[in-house]
Amino acid sequence: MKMKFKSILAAATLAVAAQAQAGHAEHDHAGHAAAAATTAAPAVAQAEGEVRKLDRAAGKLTLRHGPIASLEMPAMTMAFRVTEPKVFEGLAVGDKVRFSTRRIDGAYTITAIEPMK
Ligand SMILES: [Cu+2]
Repeated sequence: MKMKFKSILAAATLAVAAQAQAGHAEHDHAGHAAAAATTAAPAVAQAEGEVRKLDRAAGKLTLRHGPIASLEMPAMTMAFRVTEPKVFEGLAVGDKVRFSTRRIDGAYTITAIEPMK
C-alpha cells in the first residue's frame, strides 16, 4: 500500500513537471512559427515518443519526444492537438509511439500514430 501511494505521488509530480515543460515548449514553438511563416507550407514531420498524458476531453495528447530536425525542435515533453478521437484508441501512458505531426492553425496536430513494438 505504502509503495503504491508513493508511485502515485511520483506520477503526479511528473505530470506537473510535464505541464511546466509543455508551457515552455509552446513559447519555443511560437518563435518557430514566426520564422516558418516565410517558408513553404509545413510538411508532416515524423518522430518517436512516449505517451505522458491523454486528455480526450480537451483533444490533447502529451508526448515526450526526441529531437525533430525538420521542425527544429529539440527533445521535449509537449501537448499535441488531437482532432480525430481514433488517435487515442489503444494508447496508454508509458506507451512508446511513432507519430506524425503537422502544424495546423498554429497547433502541432497528430496526423498519425502507432505503437512501437
Ligand atoms: Cu516539441
